[in-house]
Amino acid sequence: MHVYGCKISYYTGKVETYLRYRSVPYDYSPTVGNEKKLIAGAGVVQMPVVQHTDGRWMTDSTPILAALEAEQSEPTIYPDDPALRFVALLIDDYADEWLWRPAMHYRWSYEASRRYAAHSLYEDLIKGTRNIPAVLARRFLTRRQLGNFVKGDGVTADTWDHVEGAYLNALDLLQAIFEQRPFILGETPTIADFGMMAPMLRHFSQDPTPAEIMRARAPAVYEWVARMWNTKARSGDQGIIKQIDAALRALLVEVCETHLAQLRQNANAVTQGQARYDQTIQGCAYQQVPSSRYRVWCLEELRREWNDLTVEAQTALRSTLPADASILWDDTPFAPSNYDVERRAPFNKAINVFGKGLPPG
Ligand SMILES: N[C@@H](CCC(=O)N[C@@H](CS)C(=O)NCC(=O)O)C(=O)O
Repeated sequence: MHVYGCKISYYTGKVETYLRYRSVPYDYSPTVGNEKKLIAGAGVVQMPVVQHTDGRWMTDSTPILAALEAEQSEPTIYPDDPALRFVALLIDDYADEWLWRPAMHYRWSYEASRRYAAHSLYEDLIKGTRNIPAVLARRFLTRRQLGNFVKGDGVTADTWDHVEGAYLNALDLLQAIFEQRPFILGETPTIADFGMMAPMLRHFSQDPTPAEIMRARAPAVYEWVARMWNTKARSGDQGIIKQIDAALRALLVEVCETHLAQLRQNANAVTQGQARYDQTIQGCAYQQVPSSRYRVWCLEELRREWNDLTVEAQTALRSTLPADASILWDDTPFAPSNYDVERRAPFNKAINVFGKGLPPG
């Protein structure tokens, strides 16, 4: 496989963890300098884009893992139990789309982290490709990321503590799980673990500011990051838990209160044609965050998975999940994403999470 990304990218780290788990060899190139090829192949420039050994282009980490898993013989990273499979996919989506804001905040709002990130991005992506002085390039990168993905995503003095709470809650909830078992759903990793690696590997465990917090507050999470990086697929019983226990349920409450509340409000905003909207999560008011057609598709995918569940599994989950989960089953109408209607992802022509890669100005 050939992975286009960057060495500190959220979703590239997730896909790399999976390729290592399946012992799939891969080469790496930066996206910068390869934009034309990526747009022709995958429809977008985003990280990562992967070219399969058979020549096909793939993008979007969750469908990439699904497509590569389909090539494997059993066992897979998707639990056999339908309710646990659903829960694993839900945690993956939360990790992809909710923990993104705190990950960008910790990277770009704090001096130590942003110096490290700007240096790393410059060395990896820009050096030798653009004729601009390093100091200006690093300043440009910092301004781009802080402006678009932190301040432009609703992080202000008023929301700061809630944004950081999203990370701290994830740490505490995972710490409680890893005190009981090595992976989120048992003895082997599932899509929930690969999803969580996106924020936890390249951002929270590597960026100096959140990494120090992780080591002090959630050492079992720090250990899990290394375990994930070093775990190889094995055959035989996967040792997945039989049912949702208290520690997992606590994580699911957070997932529904944050990520599913966000998906509902985003879908409303897109339906009303709003490029930006006011978002309220757990009582915290975020002003004018960007809406995302891609995230409407995320909700459609979760609803599709939900509708595929047996009535028995749906009933069990409905009694476990908190009120915000009702967006999965309450038939609230919203405008369709009209994305990947042919269901070809990750081999389709993709869209970025926001606009053409950046949220609207
Ligand atoms: N849904 C995609 C998201 C990929 C993505 O948004 N990657 C980010 C950075 S890690 C990106 O490339 N953003 C565009 C930009 O910053 O220009 C996935 O799961 O792979």
